[in-house]
Amino acid sequence: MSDVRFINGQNLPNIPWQEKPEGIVGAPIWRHSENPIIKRNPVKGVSRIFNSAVMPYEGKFVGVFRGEQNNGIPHIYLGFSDDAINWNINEEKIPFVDENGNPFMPKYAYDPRLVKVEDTYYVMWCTDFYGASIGMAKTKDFKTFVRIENPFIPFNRNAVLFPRKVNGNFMMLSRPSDSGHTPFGDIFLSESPDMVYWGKHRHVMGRNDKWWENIKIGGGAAPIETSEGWLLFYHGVTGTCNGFVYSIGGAILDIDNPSIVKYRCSNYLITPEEWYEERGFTPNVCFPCATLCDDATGRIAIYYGAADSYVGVAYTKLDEIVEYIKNNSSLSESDTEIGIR
Ligand code: BMA
Repeated sequence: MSDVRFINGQNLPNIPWQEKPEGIVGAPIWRHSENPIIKRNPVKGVSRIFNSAVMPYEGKFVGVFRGEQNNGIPHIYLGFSDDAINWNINEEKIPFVDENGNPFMPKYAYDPRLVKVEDTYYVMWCTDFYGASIGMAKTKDFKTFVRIENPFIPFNRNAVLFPRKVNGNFMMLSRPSDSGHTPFGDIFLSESPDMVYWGKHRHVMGRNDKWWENIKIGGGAAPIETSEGWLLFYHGVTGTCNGFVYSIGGAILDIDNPSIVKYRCSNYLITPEEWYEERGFTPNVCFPCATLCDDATGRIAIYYGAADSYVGVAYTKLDEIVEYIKNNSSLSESDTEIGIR
């Protein structure tokens, strides 16, 4: 087994966990036995919660949740949990404000990610900016959420911030898209000295010839810093005669130059197989948005949206998943290059 370890990791003794069951074939990832952890109509006025992100907070857990309101418009809701499995989700949407404290609500908000950099928590989501693009807000107390400048022009989705600056700059993955269901898409990297101006755009990795990710890919959970590089769980999409299928993939990015892919698993890690992944508002979707990690044990809990209807959790161990990704890695030229043309 590899001796990979987390870098800048934290001990999380209360990470949700179940031991690996017998009979796992393929990637060493196994689903929480009581999935889905969030079911239909979970909150007054909200029919479905999925594609949501969680973090440790003050010895417990906090999360930002994509809630589809009964009128069909998605917004972000805040939730708290003692065990990261049973969630109390606010009935009110997160009340975003501008820098003067005045209400500044997005028209809609979906697929939130939550990342802490230094002493600040950042939420990023898909917002209406005269078309689908990325919205961002910051908080230190999960009470006041101040919106900051939209980092990119439309159209864009799946923005994921790195949990620390790299070479002195904030780093963010994103997936340029169209305003609809986007029949293409690669992951790009952008950097910023101040969270206002973003540039030095680089191509990280593209859709490829593997059937499960041959239409589009997008960043998933915030990259995890390890001794092998940045461990990225992302989504890869294929097309069928009945629509898209979203699977979870794994890659490892260079620690100092994250636009360089060091390893990329040619097999999916999770593909829709369970009823809550195959059946729902949008069938056949596994959409990772966050992880929890425990430094002491190497445990990782992956949070993913299932069928645009539910939240699922899956478990893996750092050494096992890194070994699997490395052993099954295949890289294209556009993966290994710095990504500027
Ligand atoms: C994407 C986003 C995600 C969704 C996925 C599958 O374009 O809208 O929120 O999970 O499609 O429907």
